[in-house]
Amino acid sequence: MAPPAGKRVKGVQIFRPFIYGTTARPFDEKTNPKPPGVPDDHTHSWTVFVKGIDDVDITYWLRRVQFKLHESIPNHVRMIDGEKGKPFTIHETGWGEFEITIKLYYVPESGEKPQTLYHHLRLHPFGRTEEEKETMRLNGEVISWTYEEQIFNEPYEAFYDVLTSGAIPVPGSKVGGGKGKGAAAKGKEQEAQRSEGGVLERSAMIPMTNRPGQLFSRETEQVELKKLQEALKTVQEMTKKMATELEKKNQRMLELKAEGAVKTT
Ligand code: SLL
Repeated sequence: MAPPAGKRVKGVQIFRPFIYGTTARPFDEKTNPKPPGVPDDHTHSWTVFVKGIDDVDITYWLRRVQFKLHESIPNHVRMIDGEKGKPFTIHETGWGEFEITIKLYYVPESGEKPQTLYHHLRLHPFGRTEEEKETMRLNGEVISWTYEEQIFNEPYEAFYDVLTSGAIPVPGSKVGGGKGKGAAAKGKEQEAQRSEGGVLERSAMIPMTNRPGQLFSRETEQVELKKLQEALKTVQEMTKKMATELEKKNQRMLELKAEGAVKTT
């Protein structure tokens, strides 16, 4: 594909947050009954997706997504074209976990080559601790999602315009041309429901807090940071303890050497 006409905007880097991953649910007569026609050996239904954070539209920079599934699945290479405001998704059923290849195709104005991501489909509860696994088991859903940031380095001018043509409120979430306090307040209310912290479309914003179905926010970031700080503290304490032990052992070695020297002379 020929690069778009025009120059690149020098020294500019623009990023857009997005999420990709899978959600799997075991078949269960009550909570997730197996639809007719699904083979006997299939144990789970699952979804793989690429979408905007807080479900904002990303089709203004991402044009289509190719999902390459396991060869055992009929028609295992699927191309999904972007539909404004909707996630790129595939729903499937199966019995096994495997690596999914996700290829991102950008809008033509970007002049960007496609880029590949890899995601491991998880069907079975997992986690860093037994507790995390158990929580997943109880939720009846195996969620394996990744937060990612797409970086556009020195975008072409036309694409830069697309990316920065004004962060706009999520359609339907705010008063469009409504007048008066009442309407404005109502708009604000709706916006709050849609996204805590009011994430705008076509922005690089991240929600302030989590809410059901939205796992990535400044709040998540803070929790992760706290975990990292705690881990760092533990490592520092361990290092200190080791250093003290080493010092003791060195002392002991010197004593033994001195004793040996006394004995041999
Ligand atoms: C495993 N290495 O052994 C993996 C392979 C393949 C998963 C997993 C088939 C679905 C269908 C399916 O689930 N394949 O027949 O449509 O775990």
